[in-house]
Amino acid sequence: MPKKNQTLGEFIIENQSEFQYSSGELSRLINSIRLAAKVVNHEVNKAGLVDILGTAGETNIQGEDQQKLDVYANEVFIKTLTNREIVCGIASEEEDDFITIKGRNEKNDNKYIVLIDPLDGSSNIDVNVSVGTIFSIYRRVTASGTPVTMEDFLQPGNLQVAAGYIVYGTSTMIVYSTGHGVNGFTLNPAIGTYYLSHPNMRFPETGNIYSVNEGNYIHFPQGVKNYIKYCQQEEGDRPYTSRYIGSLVSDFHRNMIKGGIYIYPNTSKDPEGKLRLLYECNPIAYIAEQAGAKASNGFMRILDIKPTQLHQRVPFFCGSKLMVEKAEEFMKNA
Ligand code: AHM
Ligand code: MG
Repeated sequence: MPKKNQTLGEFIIENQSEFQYSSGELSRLINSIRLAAKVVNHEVNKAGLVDILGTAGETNIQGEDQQKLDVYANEVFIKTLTNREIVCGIASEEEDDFITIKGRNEKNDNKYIVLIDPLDGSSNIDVNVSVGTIFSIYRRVTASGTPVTMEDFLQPGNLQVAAGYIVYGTSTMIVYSTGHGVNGFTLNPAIGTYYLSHPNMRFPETGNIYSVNEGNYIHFPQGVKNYIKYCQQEEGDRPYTSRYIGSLVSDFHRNMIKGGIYIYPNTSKDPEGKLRLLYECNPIAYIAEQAGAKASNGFMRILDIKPTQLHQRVPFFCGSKLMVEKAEEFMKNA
């Protein structure tokens, strides 16, 4: 049972037996993500000082090269996971191809692969608005002892063994699930420890927030246009409130706490939508379902889509169960 104020380290050790194939490997993997997230958090918090310390491409006062934060976050997560030799492969939104990691004694015998969006919503950094990291973990499907292949990465989201996100917001939080509900841990920056602040998070079954970039309205499919009209009508608990940060992790996190729906549909400009199935939609959908919510492409469950490409995009409708079902109804009837 999650105990409030438990540290993330204590929680991982105590709950290790819940993991399906308990060998300690998944615990060590989550520990590494926790560590990398602290390093990235430290850098994200200094972002406003970039004009003083130097901008990307320049050398700072200590003679170190400055990097864009998303490039930096990508390197930190990849290096942390590679150095600890606990995964057999990594795919990142920032990299064209997946990375093969041979592991201890070059044996290729690690079990897990990680897919990561190291810094999502990075266009928000310049204006001091929250950004996030999203991660997704699978067991490899090809034989142990051989290098990973594309097949290991193109698994449907329903085979994830764990997924989560870090939100670098007014507080920094890690929210993750290993298939036994969702727990949220808040960083105490003074001592660098995450505490269990949000045990067993549940998405309200319905809500009154809709989150969509309405500037793209003219390009939306008719079903989404009709659903937006429905959200704005005066009837019962409507009109709903519109809230859109433009940072998936933050928009999702708020909706999970307050109740709401997030939509990034396909548009006439982006016929497949904008968000990436493997790095963004699958892990967020996994958390959503673990918290009692729904995630769909407008017609079918996100987690049942069989990916065909590493950087595949999909339309994304995610949030309170009854709201997603209502949006799907509008899509079907349009
Ligand atoms: P990114 O991976 O390039 O950062 O884009 C993903 C982000 C999401 O966090 C956010 O929900 C969405 O893009 C916002 O897009 P838009 O500005 O088109 O509304
Ligand atoms: Mg992204």
